[in-house]
Amino acid sequence: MTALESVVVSTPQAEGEVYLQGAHVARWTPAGQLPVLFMSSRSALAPGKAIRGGVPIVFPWFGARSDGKPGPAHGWARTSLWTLVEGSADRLAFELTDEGFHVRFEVAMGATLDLALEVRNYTGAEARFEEALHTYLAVADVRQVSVTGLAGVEYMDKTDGFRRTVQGPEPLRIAKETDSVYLNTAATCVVTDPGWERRIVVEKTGSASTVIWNPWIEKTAGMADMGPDDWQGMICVETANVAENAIVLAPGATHRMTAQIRCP
Ligand code: TA6
Repeated sequence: MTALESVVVSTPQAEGEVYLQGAHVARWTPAGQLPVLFMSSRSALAPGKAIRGGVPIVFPWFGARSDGKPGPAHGWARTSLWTLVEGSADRLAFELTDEGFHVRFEVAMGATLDLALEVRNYTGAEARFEEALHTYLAVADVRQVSVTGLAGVEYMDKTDGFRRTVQGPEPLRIAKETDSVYLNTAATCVVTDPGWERRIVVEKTGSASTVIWNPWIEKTAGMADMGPDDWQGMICVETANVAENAIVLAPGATHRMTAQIRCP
């Protein structure tokens, strides 16, 4: 099987790895910490196959394509081969051009993980796109985890026909399949993981949506690229612009979305 090419980062501040396919951050472990990103032991690592874990780049649509043309779930960016255009010990930049979009992804791996997704519209007309940094965070036991930052925010519940409701005042807990698209929020989310005695902060700019996902037991059992108990060790906190928060870019315009992940 053809292996995927990757760039390995190893500095006194952090260890990590980014695949050229999808400019996919697969690993990030700051010095003195446990790995911060979840990666399924059963993930495909083959050309054209989505990688289950790390930080998949979702672009230019979220979920199924909706313009009547063919295309993979969550867009073509995560399974395309990107070009490494800048590389130093801890700072990398990747670029990809397709369907009139020029996309640049910057990664800085240190005590924090700093990500930036920059899109320029070369279609010659106004262009609409969705995007997400579909970040899989590693936790000891998702059943013990709580997430703050989303109190009072409206979300679509994809486990209940996209029903819209508002997040209550209490920290968010995961006790069943959870697939929630929070809208019109610029908030920083904090994941508290008592099992590993740490907090993971996800701070963002240029993003109006946050997605929280855990497939739980039954959905995981149906996923060939997840171990049966993998759902316990992960929670996705996704930095995004989806649905009514999709971006509409004028010809030649650029949009930049960033996320910083850190363990304070
Ligand atoms: O972001 C949550 C979600 O949209 C879920 O509905 C689920 O489909 C997940 O992404 C994983 O999608 P994937 O295409 O990577 O299997």
